[in-house]
Amino acid sequence: MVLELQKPRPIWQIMFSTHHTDVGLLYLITSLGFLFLGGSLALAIRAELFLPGAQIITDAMTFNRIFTVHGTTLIFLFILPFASAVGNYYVPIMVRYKDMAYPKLNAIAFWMIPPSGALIWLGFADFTWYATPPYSIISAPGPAADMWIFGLKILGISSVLGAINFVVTILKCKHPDMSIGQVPLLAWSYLSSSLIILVAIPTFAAALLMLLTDRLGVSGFFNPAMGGDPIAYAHLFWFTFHPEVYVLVIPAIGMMYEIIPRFSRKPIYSYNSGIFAFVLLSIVGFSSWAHHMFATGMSFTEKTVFMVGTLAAVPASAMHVFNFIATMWNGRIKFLSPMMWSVGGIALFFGAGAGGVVNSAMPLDFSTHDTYWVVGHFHLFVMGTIAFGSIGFLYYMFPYVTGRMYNETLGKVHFVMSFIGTILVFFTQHVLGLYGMPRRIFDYPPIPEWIAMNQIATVGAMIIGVSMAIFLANMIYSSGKGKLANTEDPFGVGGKYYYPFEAKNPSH
Ligand code: HEM
Ligand SMILES: [Cu+2]
Repeated sequence: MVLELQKPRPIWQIMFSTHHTDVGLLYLITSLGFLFLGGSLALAIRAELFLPGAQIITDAMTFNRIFTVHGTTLIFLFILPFASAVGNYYVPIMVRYKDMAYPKLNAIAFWMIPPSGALIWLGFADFTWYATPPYSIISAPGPAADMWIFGLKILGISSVLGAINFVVTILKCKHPDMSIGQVPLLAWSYLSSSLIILVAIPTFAAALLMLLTDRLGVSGFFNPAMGGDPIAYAHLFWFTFHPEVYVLVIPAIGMMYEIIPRFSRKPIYSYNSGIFAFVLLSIVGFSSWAHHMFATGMSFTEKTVFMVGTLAAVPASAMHVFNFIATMWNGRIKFLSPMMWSVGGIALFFGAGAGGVVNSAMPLDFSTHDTYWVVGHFHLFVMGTIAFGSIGFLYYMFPYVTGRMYNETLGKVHFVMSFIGTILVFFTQHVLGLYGMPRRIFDYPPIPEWIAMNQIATVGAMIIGVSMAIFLANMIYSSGKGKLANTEDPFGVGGKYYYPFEAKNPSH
């Protein structure tokens, strides 16, 4: 057993530690805290939209603040730190090194997250997760907007530091007996997503700085009144954030690569195609950013180029899906919670991917752009695939981290409820989009179809909410009182997979 907390220690010793499993634990707890915070805001949004008219949230500005912070929190303060948590625990072990390459830098990267989270939450900005100019530079109220900008700036630095650490750990610190072509796919996923971060984030860092100086009135990059161009911001933003969606999804796929073979009790069908698809995805991710901007008046040629560039990501994603299915094929599958979440995540990945293909057909995009269709599309990815993969992996890690077992029945209940809820919310949002409901509105006219669909979505969200409460209770109770796990093979799937660094890597 390797992932265990060395021994119960006072909390401050873990907080000031730079050991990878301690930093991993800090990332893990922080990210889960933000999952519940961001999730609560989602429930508030859905409760408000249950009926037309203002019920709970009384004005549009508050509504805008809520969903801005909801999205910012779940993407930047839940998914990304969760991925770092898993990476911290597993990457050094997988490359058989004693720690991350730069342990202090690692702890620093983590410690940038709480202050940025505080800036984002205390500010409660209202300009959506794009911070779109000209609104964001001319009239978005400070200090909320400035706090958001600073919060994201710090998070960006934290991501870059974390990425450097993963790249160096994997490429330079791996055991000399192990070639890069033997490193487990989970570690490969961190290598690819870190490289995307290193290319993409600096662009957004520049955009944020320009946004800030524009707000201060000393520059006019994006301010039309000063000869600036708001569309330029959109390019900088999406050049970063389209690839960033792969930063979010690639580690989740890496986690599935751990779980699927283990619970199918078969080796991965094709290790090499897994690597190839990760690398391909990280490259083609950069070929498609302007598919978010079909409606901004690009030329037909540009639109076509970006449509083709977008579709290039499809085979790369499909390769993973085929690989998972081929691995499960004829396997002796053991459907415990981690496996259920992974398989559910793959099924929804397929659904969401199909929606993505529809989006990228630019003529169709004109009728779905800025409607609930888009909300449905990306939530099916972030919730249906990325969060499912992450939660599945959390169940998988649980015994290794705590030395105890979670309650399996509750884990399954959590899965079934979340799966049903996810379908109810996000498939319905696609339909709402087709009915023409615009996104980001806090009140809507009493059109019967809109009301019905919104109600289904809200009920779905409440089901997810209840399942998350069950999950929380299960995690808290089991980490103290759960039955002791057999840490050699907690899931009874055979084989011993992780080796402590001391036992296996005597040369360091
Ligand atoms: C890998 C997982 C994916 C994630 C996490 C993801 C996420 C997102 C996000 C966050 C947005 C826009 C959000 C917004 O407007 O606020 C979006 C829009 C879009 N996505 Fe995806 N996406 C993924 C995969 C795909 C794929 C595979 C395709 C195409 C084959 C695709 C095509 C599009 C298009 C064309 C839009 C723009 C729609 C519009 O604004 O009209 N996406 N996606
Ligand atoms: Cu995109």
